[in-house]
Amino acid sequence: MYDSLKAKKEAEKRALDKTDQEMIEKAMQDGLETAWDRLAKQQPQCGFGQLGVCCNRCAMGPCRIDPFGEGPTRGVCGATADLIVARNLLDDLSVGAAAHSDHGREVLEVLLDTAEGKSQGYEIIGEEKLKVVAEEYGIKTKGKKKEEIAKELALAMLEEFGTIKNKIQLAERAPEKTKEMWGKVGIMPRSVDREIVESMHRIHMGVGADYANILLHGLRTSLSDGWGGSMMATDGSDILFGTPTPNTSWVNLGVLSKDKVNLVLHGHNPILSEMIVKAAEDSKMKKLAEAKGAKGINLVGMCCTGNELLMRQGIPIAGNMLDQELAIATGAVEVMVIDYQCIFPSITHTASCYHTKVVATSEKSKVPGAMYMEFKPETALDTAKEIVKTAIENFPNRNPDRVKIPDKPIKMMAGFSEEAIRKALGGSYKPLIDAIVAGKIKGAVGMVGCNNPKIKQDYGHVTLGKELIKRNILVVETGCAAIASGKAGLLLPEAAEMAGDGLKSVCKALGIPPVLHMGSCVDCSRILVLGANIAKELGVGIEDLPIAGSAPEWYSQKAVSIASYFVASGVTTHLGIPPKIFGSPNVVDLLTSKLRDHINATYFVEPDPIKAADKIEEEINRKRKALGI
Ligand code: SF4
Ligand code: MSK
Repeated sequence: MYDSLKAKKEAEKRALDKTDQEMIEKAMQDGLETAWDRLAKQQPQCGFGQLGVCCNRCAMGPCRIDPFGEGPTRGVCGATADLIVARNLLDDLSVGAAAHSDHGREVLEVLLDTAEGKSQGYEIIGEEKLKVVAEEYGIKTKGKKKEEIAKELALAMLEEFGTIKNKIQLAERAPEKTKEMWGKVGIMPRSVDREIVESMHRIHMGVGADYANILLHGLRTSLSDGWGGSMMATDGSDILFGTPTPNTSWVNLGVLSKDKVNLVLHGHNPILSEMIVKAAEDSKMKKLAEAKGAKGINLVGMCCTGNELLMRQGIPIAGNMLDQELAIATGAVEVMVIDYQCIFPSITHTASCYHTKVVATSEKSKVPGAMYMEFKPETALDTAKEIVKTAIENFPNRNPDRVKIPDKPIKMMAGFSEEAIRKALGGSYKPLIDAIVAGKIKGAVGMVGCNNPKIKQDYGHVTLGKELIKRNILVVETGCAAIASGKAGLLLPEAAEMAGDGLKSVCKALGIPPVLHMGSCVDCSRILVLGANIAKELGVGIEDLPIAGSAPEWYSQKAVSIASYFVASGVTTHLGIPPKIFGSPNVVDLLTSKLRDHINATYFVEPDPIKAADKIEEEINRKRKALGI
């Protein structure tokens, strides 16, 4: 029996945002199972798994180590807790690096097809960025057509995945001092695919037993993601669709429309969703929507595909990872288009409770129960139109009695690419550096990552974000963290009122929010470039800057890779959810302490956001002191 009081209390426990709470209540009323319910059903979760001491890598196992030293201390092959934990971590990290990098490869393939005139609907919009990146690759641009340059560049970048040069071009963007540090530690990335393949090799039984050696390779693999696969995804997307500039839009489930055809674009890769934006503008589609009784077509984003569209097109965003089921629970979604990553495998089960159709578009990400409309560059616009048409034709199937849409979307600003931030500062980082030196801004934090039902949705992001800006620490964000801040109103210039006096004065002078939305998960690469350019202007390494990273609500293997390339780049990084490493005190000691001697940064785990802010501030002060400021 549905108990409204109980549901309200439960919703308040599950999510911070009122509109999310409203929809959690509706989902409960509709008898819909969500990630929170499934987490409850999984309790108690396996203690061995949480500590990272179970291994299921080979047919002699599965094995597990007794963390209390009373049971087995080695797996059948003889692996210790240190080795099992390190290998499991390397596995997670490499999966994340692979996901980002494979996304990057797809963007570059579309760039190549577009340059060769083989794709449908695409054009090269980011000509300025095309030239900048081409020159980094030593490609002559003078007197050449943009398509010629794009072809050479796409081929050069695609070559980076398996290059035998033993270095990745984009890693050259790092300051000399940081690169020297990588050289000394032996973690300079050699190619994108090589590091990931080598990781897979190293986690095979009997390939090394030294946990530190395995973890160092993890750092190298993560660098091949941050300064390789992810950075190429960002740059390729900027070249195809334009480098983001600041814009204003709307966020939360209230962006869904009561009287228009709603399409939710969910996943990570902008290559098809950008075409859907084009298709929805087609006058024929608009007329068809009206003929079906709708007042128009309403595109909204979800997760990082949403962030990509928000950054470049100002398309409103319905929410972050834990909102995917809640969006469907509004009863107002005609089609949810999915590409890949962070899409619950049960999404079609959720959709089956309403009229919503799920449309899968990637050959590598098919979901039982979903319609399948395969994305191919050469037919992208036709496919996009077909998807929009499917949504329009589904509109009459919407049951108005089952529709409930929260009515208060929140205004937000997005579009802060590294280029846009530099431009806002007048072309150089000097004003920002001056503000940091003067102590008006104490430092900066790159806050990234997901939602995780183990923590109240958005609570970690928002609480930590507010605490940091209060302490005059500028926050730059990507992914679901940025969406959380948007819902909480932190992505508005008015939010500067919540900041400390120094940060407030800088934000007011520039007309910017104290929390800047820099894009999707792969756009954490923008944060690296931002750090690199500031460090170069100061004549130091990234590892010297008074900055930190944070992933308060992470769940994904991609977040493991992001946190690792932040740390490997010299940026101490906070994790709000404990990684599965605590079964090995040696691994914990290496990652949270010993690493500092080599790369001037560590990971640290702190579930309480206020205590996390204390530790972040301490780290920023340590680096300020070392810089003599
Ligand atoms: Fe067990 Fe070793 Fe096989 Fe892992 S690799 S399952 S620890 S025997
Ligand atoms: S979508 S990886 S839940 S940020 Fe990029 Fe959000 Fe994390 Fe997915």
